[in-house]
Amino acid sequence: MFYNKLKAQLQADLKETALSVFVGFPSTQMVEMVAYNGFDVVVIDNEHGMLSDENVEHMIIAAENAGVTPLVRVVSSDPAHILKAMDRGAHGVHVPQVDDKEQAMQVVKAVKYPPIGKRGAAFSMRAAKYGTEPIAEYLAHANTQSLVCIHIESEKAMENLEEILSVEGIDMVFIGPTDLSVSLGYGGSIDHPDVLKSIDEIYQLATERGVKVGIHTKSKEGARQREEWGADYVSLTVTSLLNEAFKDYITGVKEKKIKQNH
Ligand code: 3PY
Ligand code: MG
Repeated sequence: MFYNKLKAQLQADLKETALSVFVGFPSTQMVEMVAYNGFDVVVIDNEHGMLSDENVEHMIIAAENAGVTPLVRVVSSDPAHILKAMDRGAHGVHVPQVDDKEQAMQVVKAVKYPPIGKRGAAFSMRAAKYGTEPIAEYLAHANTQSLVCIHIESEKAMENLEEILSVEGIDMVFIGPTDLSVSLGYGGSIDHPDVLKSIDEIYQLATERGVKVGIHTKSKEGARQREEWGADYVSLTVTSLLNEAFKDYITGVKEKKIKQNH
């Protein structure tokens, strides 16, 4: 049965920020590269990404093999989407656009088996090792190891923040700065003072209530800043990393050529 390294890291309160990468295209190789380069988590992005259920399962297998925690960003908080990811063997889910307490409770219930939740049981799935595990042990283990991460990324979620944070079973709230800025009317300006004020509010309230906080960034500098803010978990999208590396390479090579020609 799986051991959720991220969950253990968060619970141990190591004061060390866990680092993750979102991958939204089907590539087991990219998942392995994320792991071998030392990230803690790979987020298999099925909200915006172009992944089939089969791709998701293969990427989870690659992640487990390479020793990085596989989380799946599901399409929505619909329990059917969450169940698909958990049955594939995801160690937990990133659930976008959670706007109120009822939705947050629905997410926890979808991730957890009874008596905590209402996750549908089928032991023939990969998560339960195709029915080869003792059922009672599997159920208990899945409930303790699975991780619930909900996105706070809308004006409505900000209005309902206290209530959302009161929901039992949420391991981490994740700030989606892009959606938050769009929802607040600042169209992607993630550093707008009003967006930063909301981000600060999420940190304050979540920390007071003992809920871990994750946040997305676009760069190394952004990640460092968010670490300084006290983030428990910082993510970025693999395309941000690749674009940065490509740009750096191209400009580096061209600069050298210009210098040599002088
Ligand atoms: C956002 O910034 O909205 C996110 O969901 C980050 O992936
Ligand atoms: Mg988002």
